[in-house]
Amino acid sequence: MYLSRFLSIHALWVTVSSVMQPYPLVWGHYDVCKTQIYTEEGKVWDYMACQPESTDMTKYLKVKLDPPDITCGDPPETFCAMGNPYMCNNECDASTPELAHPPELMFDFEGRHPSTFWQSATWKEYPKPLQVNITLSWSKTIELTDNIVITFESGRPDQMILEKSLDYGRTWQPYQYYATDCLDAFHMDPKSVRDLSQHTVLEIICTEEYSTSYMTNSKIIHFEIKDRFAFFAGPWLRNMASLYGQLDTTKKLRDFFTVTDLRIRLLRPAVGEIFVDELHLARYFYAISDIKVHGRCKCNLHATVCVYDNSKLTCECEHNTTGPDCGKCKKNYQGRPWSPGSYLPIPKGTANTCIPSISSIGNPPKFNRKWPNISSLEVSNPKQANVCDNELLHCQNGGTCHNNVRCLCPAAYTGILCEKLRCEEAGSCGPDSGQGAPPRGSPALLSLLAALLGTAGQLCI
Ligand SMILES: *[C@@H]1O[C@H](CO)[C@@H](O)[C@H](O)[C@H]1NC(C)=O
Ligand SMILES: *[C@@H]1O[C@H](CO)[C@@H](O)[C@H](O)[C@H]1NC(C)=O
Ligand SMILES: *[C@@H]1O[C@H](CO)[C@@H](O)[C@H](O)[C@H]1NC(C)=O
Ligand SMILES: [Ca+2]
Repeated sequence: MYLSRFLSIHALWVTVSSVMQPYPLVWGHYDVCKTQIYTEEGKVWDYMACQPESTDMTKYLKVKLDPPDITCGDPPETFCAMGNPYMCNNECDASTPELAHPPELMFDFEGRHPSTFWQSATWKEYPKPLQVNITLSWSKTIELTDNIVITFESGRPDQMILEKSLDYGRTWQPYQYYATDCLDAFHMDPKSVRDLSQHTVLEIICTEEYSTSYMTNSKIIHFEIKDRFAFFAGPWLRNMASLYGQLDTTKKLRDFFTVTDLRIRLLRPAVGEIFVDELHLARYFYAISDIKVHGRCKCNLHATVCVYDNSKLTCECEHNTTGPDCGKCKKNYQGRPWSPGSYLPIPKGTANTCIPSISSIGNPPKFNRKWPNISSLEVSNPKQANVCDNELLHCQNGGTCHNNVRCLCPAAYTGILCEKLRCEEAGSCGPDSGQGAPPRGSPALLSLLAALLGTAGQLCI
């Protein structure tokens, strides 16, 4: 309620501000798809690139664990205390709510003590590896906008891979490797994100920064989105223009921050010493109290709203686009090929709206589109340009654009854009015969049209 009121006031403010000044005060939010502006032609819609707000995406995901029975407590088992490995009488029991640690507890509200967490079974079957896949699925393309943060309740694993999918889980690519010893675990040299640069930002690295031995008190693992943004936008992300410019022109970079699914592959629990203590295998398990994923629906810069309905995220497409990611033009709006909006030129970007198909009456033929035979439409000049296109050239006073070549006007109006009252032409407008003041036409535009049509003599402006 408060939020929606705030949003409408905000939208209003943006509308007003974009009318009053050339640019919104704060550029680069891309939080409206269109605003009304006043031009010589009167009030018209100005379309711009737009995107949904970045938000907590964990509210919209589905989580799947592999193996499916890896969560502790079925059957009940005991494990050693986190702080004290020799106190091994803690209990996990899936059938008792206070002693259960189901996967949902990785995504519940945090900030209370003690924290709630998911926990795996212990490493009873050592030396068989204890491995768990945690797969997070959105069934929707999303763009990450902040670090992925995983908070462990146990020690941080000795080996782990974060993977991503861009095709709803059909194929997977590594995102980042994590290990206490990268060379030993993955035959990779250890690196930190800070070793990367603009040119190597897409490199997949193995980091030892978040391992058991490094800052032993820390329980947190990051996947550093912001550090990567900073290569383009500067350390405080002040120059987002530069980042957006790069995202716009480099598909690989854009795709790097785009996912439909994430997978956390836990490969070896925290051991902390060289040797596994085989007498106390109940010391070894995984426990995660929180996972943060911030991002936004990918709507190809054609929507500011992404709705969650029937447990599905969908962009509310504008600019006459459609599809879950606004990835194509609506039926009857295929006057030119679909393309994503662009962040450029900053700050408003380019909407790249879908425009009406040439024949918007009936189904336009998909291929080999035929242009209307001008003379068959009873218009004399075959070389004429568009008179109206619903985009820049609007028929006025309720007129409708017919095949881009003329406006069909309501009975009381006439003129190329229905801009004139019929009675005005006949010179008989009384004080009560008009239907509101006739809008001011644009002399420049009309004389341009007149010139194009070669009918200047018939227009009296
Ligand atoms: C985890 O997923 C990977 C593919 O991403 C697969 O190769 C591996 O077998 C899976 N591990 C488990 C324990 O399911
Ligand atoms: C999309 O089409 C509707 C009519 O179906 C029209 O009112 C609207 O202005 C169009 N928007 C754009 C961005 O072309
Ligand atoms: C357009 O239509 C007219 C008459 O209807 C016809 O004479 C002319 O050949 C047509 N032109 C084309 C290019 O089809
Ligand atoms: Ca929790």
